[in-house]
Amino acid sequence: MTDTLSRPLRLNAVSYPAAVPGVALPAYDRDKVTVGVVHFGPGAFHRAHQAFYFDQLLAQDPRWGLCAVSLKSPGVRDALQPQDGLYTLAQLDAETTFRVVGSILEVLVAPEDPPSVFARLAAPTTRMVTLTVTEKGYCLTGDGKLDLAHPDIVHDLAKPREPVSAVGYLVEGLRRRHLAGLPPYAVVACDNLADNGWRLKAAVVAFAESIDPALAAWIEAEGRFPRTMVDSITPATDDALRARVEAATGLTDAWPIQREAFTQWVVEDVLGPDAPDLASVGVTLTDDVRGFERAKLRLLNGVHSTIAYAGLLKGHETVFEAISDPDLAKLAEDLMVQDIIPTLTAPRGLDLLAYAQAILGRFRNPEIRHLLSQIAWDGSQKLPFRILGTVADALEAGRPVDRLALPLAAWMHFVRRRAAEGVKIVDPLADRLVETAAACTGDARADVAQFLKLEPVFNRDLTANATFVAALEKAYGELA
Ligand code: CS2
Repeated sequence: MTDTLSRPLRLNAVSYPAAVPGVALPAYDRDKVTVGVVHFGPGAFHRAHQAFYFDQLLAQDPRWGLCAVSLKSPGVRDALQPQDGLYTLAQLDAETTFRVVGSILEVLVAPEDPPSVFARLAAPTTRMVTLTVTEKGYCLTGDGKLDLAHPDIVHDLAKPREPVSAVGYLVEGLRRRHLAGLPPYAVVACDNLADNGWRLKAAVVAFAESIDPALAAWIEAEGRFPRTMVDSITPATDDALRARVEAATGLTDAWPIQREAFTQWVVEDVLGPDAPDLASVGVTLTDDVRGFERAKLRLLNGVHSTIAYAGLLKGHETVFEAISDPDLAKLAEDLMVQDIIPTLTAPRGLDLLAYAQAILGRFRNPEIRHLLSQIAWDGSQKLPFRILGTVADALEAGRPVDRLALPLAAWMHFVRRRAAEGVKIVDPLADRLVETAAACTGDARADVAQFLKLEPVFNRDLTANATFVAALEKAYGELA
């Protein structure tokens, strides 16, 4: 559809029915949809994943529209508000499809408008809060507890009615519900952390404990915080995608989203009878999330991070390029089969070897330009869940950890190289990483010792393990 200057119209509630035929459109009357879910962190992954599942659910039950809340920047609101919350999801794979997603009804920017966020959290119709705030958004210490020294948590504990962190908002919302005699909302953590829901519950209860023990006891007893596994490869949006979406749909979209066709959401089956019927739209509800979650974190994310750091060192730019490099493909496969799978317990019905092969197949998707630098972000937060758990299990079982040391050593070289080039390191520990890099001399033993001082990343069991340290030094020397 075009205007008089024959430029495509902007996607919005009026224009979307005129999308090019074949583009999937919301299969429900958006005017009848009400907000039932508040989501913190409406980045690309949320819009590729949970918002897509709710978009399907709305076709049968209009109570589960989304109120998306950005905790920091207004970017998503500014892009989606003129589009009435609509955006295009491009599934780029052997078959390419485009879909206009309608499940996001509003986007709030928390720092600009806390009262609206509190009102949504405290509404009787809000039954669920979902989160994709990335690993660092949970404000946890290296051993997984609420980080009471984190500046946002320090702030929120001093001013609990004016929170800035996700945990602070969750607790303030729950406090208001408790006061109003409402049941708590279910809190569904959707980030790549081992035991994500349990960790978040412990953090929320610890926070509440410091301000109101009765509230903490109520959350402990009544709160539902299922653990989850989420999966769909979602590269960041770029101009090429905007152009492709405009050509395919006939409408301009300021912030479309791209992902592979594959998507999976596994949720611990503790949501109770009032929950949305997620199973009806393909979500797996199970009592064995841990099996799925460990397999995905270690096989997919662990190997993603491996080829990101090792691939960047070799001059590759994308996952597709890196996995097309025979040396890296062999490293990925050997890690999966020989080092990672032996640490996993397959959930019912999952063949781990076939799962690993399927993941490598997904990395070979030529339709997707997934930048290694995107995966390399936040290494200090990601490596403990993706690689170090496997290392700990392997050490305990008396197996070698030489190959597992390679991604860690590659990360160290990556950090050193970025720091030396003066390129910004995207990581909550960036300052410490730059200091660490500055203290490095090129000597494997001395440099590894510098990195091992980063105790939020490497716990004491690891730094005190001579086998592990020797493997790291060897890998670091080999990659130099
Ligand atoms: C990636 C993940 O950016 C990263 O660190 O490893 O975002 C990965 O693409 C998703 O977890 C896939 O589900």
